[in-house]
Amino acid sequence: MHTCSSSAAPSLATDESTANASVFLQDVLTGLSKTRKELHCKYFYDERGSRLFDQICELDEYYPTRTELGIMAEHAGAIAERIGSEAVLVEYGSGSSTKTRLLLDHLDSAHAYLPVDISGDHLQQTAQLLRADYDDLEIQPIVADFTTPFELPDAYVSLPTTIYFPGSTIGNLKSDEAIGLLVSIVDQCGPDGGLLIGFDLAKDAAVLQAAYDDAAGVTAEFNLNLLHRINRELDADFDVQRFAHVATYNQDESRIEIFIESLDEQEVCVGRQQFHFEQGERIFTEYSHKYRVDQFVSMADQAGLKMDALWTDSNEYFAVMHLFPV
Ligand code: AVI
Repeated sequence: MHTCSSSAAPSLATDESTANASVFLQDVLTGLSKTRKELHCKYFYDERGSRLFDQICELDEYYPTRTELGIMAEHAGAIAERIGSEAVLVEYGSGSSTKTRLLLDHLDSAHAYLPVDISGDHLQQTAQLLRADYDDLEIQPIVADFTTPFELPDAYVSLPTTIYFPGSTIGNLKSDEAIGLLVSIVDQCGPDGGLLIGFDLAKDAAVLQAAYDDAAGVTAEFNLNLLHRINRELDADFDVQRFAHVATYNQDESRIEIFIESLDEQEVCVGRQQFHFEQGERIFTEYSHKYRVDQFVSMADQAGLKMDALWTDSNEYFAVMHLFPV
C-alpha cells in the first residue's frame, strides 16, 4: 500500500520564500482536493517553466508572440499617438519589455515607465538595460503580482497613466477574474488615462490545437513541469511519466483548456497528504481564452472601459486595443 511518509509539514513562515512556499503548498493541496482537481497556471513559471515558455514563443505553431510583435512594429507610431504625450506607462507582466521598446521609441516625451513583474531579479536587469538606452525616461520597476491589487508609488498616482498589458495574459483568467482585473485597471489609470492591451482572437480550431499541443512537445513539457516543480518544492512523489499533457479547444466557451491526465490509476503524496487518481482523471491547469472583438468590447464595457482604437494582423489572429475609462 502507498503511504505518505514525509515529515515535510510546512514550517512557520520566517521569510518571504518560506511564506511563498507555504502559500504554494496550500494552493496545491486545496486544488488537488477539489472534485475537479486543479492547479493554478501562475505556478508554471519557475526557472525551467519560464525557459520552456520562452521556447514556446519561438515555435512555428505558436503564433501569438510574433503576431503581436508584428502588430506593434507596424503600428507603434499610431499607437503612441493614441496614448498621447508625457505618458506614464505602467506595464503588467513586463518580462524583458521587448514590445515596450517599440512603444517607447515612438512615445512623445514619455514621463515615466513603470514595469510591474513578480520576478524582482528579472525586473532589475530589464530596468538596467532600458536605463542605458532611454536616459531621459524615469524608470521605476515595481515588484508585484498584478492579478491582485497593488499601489503605484505616490509620485505617479495623480498623473494620467496608461496601463500596458500585452501578451494575451488576460486570456488565462476566468471571465469574472478578467473583469475584476479590468475594473482595477480603471481605478489605477484614472479618468484621463487608458489601457493598451493585447489579446488573442478566436480562429480555426486546428490552428489553436497545434499552438497548444506542438509537434516537438514543448508545451507538454511546460505543462508537466508543474508536477516536477511540486515534487521538488513540496516534497511530492508524482511519477511524471504516468501523466500526459492534454489541450482541447472548447468551441462553446471559445477557449483552449489545458489539463494533466493520469495515464493509470495511482496514488500520489504531496507532503503527508495522499491523492488518488483514476485512470484518465484530469487536473485542470489553464484556460487560454480566444475572443471575438465584440466579446472583448462587451467584457471591457462591463468594467467601465470603451474601445478607442484597434489594430490587428492580416490574418486577424491577434488584436491590440486601446481603451479609455468611461
Ligand atoms: C501566457 N499565456 C498568454 C500563454 C497562452 O498562450 O495562453 C500561456 C501558454 N500556455 C501554453 N502555451 C502558452
